[in-house]
Amino acid sequence: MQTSFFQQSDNLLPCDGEVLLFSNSLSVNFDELKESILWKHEEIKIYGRWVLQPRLTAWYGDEGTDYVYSGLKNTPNTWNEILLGLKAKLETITGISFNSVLLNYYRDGQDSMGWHQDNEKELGNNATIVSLSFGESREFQLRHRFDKQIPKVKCMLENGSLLIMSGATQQFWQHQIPKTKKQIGERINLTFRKIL
Ligand SMILES: O=C(O)CCC(=O)C(=O)O
Repeated sequence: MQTSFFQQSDNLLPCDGEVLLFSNSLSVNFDELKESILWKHEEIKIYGRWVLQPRLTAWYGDEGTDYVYSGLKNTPNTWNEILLGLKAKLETITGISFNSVLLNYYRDGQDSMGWHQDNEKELGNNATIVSLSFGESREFQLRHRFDKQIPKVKCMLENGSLLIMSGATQQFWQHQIPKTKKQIGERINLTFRKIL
């Protein structure tokens, strides 16, 4: 992996996987990225009730990379130039090729993403998830799924940061972006994936 030119963290996890954080990895014009995306505000079923997700989402990828996420089937939009540019740079940095990206748009501190793991069968075992963040910084938290004695892991995902989750991480750890009461602005997160 050609990541040595960024400021890289040690593995953030004490066991059972690897999560690396690179600050200031890539930059983008935030408004251009936001305007280029066909955002959706979708409902998901929680305890039998349909509720709007607390964020907007979008799915882009190669044809055939349909993906079930939070019980929703996502058929990808066709890549746009900005996304293709980011994908190409990330492929050079990581040495991994991606065929899809899930985007999340957090309008303010009340938008969030609850505890989950990215272990859908379409991703195969031990998938590497490459996550890029732009805009407002948000706290990212990880908790061990089985050993509740292990303390939560927390870090800030700042503008331009790149987080790489690999190895057994999705089998053993869940992650979330909690709400915050702080008055904060918008953030876009892109998780690049390889659907098998
Ligand atoms: O917004 C983030 O940093 C988290 C995104 C995420 O957990 C996901 O797309 O699965």
